[in-house]
Amino acid sequence: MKMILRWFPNGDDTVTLEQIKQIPGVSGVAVMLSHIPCGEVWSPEEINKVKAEVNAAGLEMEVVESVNIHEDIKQGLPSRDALIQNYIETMKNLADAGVKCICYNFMPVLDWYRSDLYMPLPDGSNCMAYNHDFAKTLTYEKMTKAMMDGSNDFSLPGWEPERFGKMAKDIEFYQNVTQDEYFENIKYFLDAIMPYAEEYGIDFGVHPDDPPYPMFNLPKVVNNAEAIRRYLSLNPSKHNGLTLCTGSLGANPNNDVPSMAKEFASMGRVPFVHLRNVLHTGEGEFHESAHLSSCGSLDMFKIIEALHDAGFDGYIRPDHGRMIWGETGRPGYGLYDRALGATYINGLWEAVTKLKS
Ligand code: DNO
Repeated sequence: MKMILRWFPNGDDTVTLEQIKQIPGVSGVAVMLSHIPCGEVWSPEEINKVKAEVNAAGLEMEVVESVNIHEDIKQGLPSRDALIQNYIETMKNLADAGVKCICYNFMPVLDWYRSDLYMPLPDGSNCMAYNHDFAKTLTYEKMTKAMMDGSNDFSLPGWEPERFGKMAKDIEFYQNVTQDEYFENIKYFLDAIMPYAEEYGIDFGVHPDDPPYPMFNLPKVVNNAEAIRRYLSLNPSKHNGLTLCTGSLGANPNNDVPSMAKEFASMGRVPFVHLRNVLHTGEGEFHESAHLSSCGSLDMFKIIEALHDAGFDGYIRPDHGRMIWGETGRPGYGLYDRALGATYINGLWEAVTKLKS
């Protein structure tokens, strides 16, 4: 198991590589070249610039999160073939730079979403929260406006701003797309890239829909065990895997996360894990919590134990942390709470490993 942290290059992060290097047991970072528009090739020069910076800080760059999938590929438009060729070229360039794992998602139009990015907790920290009743009242106009006028409430890490310009059109498109048709488009993409994933030695981990509840009547694709089985069976390559995001899947109390960890990691199909805890506060409602089992609704010990027993040997990163000790920065991606999370997860991993040896 390798413990890593997500880090945003090109001056886009309040957390430095030097700080990350000082967290015990962290060997590397997961990066994204978000300045390159979705669909374009990531050149060796751009990749190696970031890699050099990461390596100079004594860290590895073996994971990319994410190389996003262009909407035309998701929608199955004729332009998808050229975009898939670009994607494959990016994979080759990343493999040449030593990247071994790509996290991506197939959520239509949207990436992840929270209704509150700064919910105050009784201990004086703040965290992100989700309320499905509120999300249902949201219109894409409201979402777009908040993003464009800089009020920032919707400034979610990993979202490319260009998504917002065409959101209305894209959402409209999906109103007539069935779940089966959408899965056909996913299969088309996977069948095209998996031979190259094998050749280049890159494991793919699809990120679950976050949260696992439908918004704007868009298809949901990776939100429970059955959907994950279906996704993995679309292409049988071992490189077609899952990013087990405990907070996304665990937001739905019906999802048994330790059992999912066991099932999919035993198949050798979990190259990457995002470990985060959430506290269920009502129907379709949760907030993120500190990583400790006792702070949320998920049993972190059981999840780590299941991964360990399944022979998991991929990457783990502590996922969203709260903002504590007065820190400000990207919601979910401050230094302190994620460092505490990494240390806690490393402790659980050591305990489980020693108890079972
Ligand atoms: C949110 C992240 C997501 C994730 C993408 C993967 O904090 O987990 O933005 O990186 O969905 O493509």
